[in-house]
Amino acid sequence: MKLLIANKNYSSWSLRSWLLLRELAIPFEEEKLSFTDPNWKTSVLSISPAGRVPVLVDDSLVIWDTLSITEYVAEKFPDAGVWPRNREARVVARSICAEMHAGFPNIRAQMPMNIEAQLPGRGWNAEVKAETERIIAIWTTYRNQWAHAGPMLFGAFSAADAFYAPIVWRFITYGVELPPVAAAYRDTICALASMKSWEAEARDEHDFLSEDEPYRTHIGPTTPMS
Ligand SMILES: N[C@@H](CCC(=O)N[C@@H](CS)C(=O)NCC(=O)O)C(=O)O
Repeated sequence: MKLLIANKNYSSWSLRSWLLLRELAIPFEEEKLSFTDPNWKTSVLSISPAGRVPVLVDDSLVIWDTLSITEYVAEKFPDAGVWPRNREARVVARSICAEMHAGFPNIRAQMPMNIEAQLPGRGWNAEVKAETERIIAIWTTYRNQWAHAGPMLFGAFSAADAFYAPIVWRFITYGVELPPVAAAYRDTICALASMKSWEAEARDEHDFLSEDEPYRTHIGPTTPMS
């Protein structure tokens, strides 16, 4: 299988599918396109009609959209643990993935994933605060409930952890303070070898994408907030 992704610094949707495959030890090749390449859209469109990344290619099959990729992988590798084995956990994991997939528009707009940047305090407003509180509630509830089964949201790593991983980087970049259980979960995800490897490549890219940079004009430190 081949996973088409974009810049590791910016592409939060790419991170979901990439992390899912890496953490579940499902073999795949990756192909990275850069948003700064003027031909990137044409390249994606030559593979996927939606023209967005990530795209999973498995022989003649082309699977786009992270939810669809997740379900394809779950179907192809039924023992890999894409979804939690426990039925109750599975129901909730699917619900919170759908909630993340369709929701949190303010965090997405105000705090775009930008791993190599440090922008504490930027983007914070009442809507972002409300969405952050919902994420903290999700992380805290399921970590507390499934702590006996392992360090992830439902014990073992599942699609739910992959879907919330880009939020971990957003909280770090924008300096969002978290209560202890949520902070410990953020640190657990951040410490995964796969996340470290994604981060190292993100920091090496040095691409600058103005559409994804509401608070900077160049790579490097910003002026402090007034
Ligand atoms: N719902 C899609 C969203 C994918 C998406 O928006 N990807 C972004 C990259 S992180 C993209 O390709 N943006 C380029 C564009 O919209 O032209 C998914 O789950 O895969």
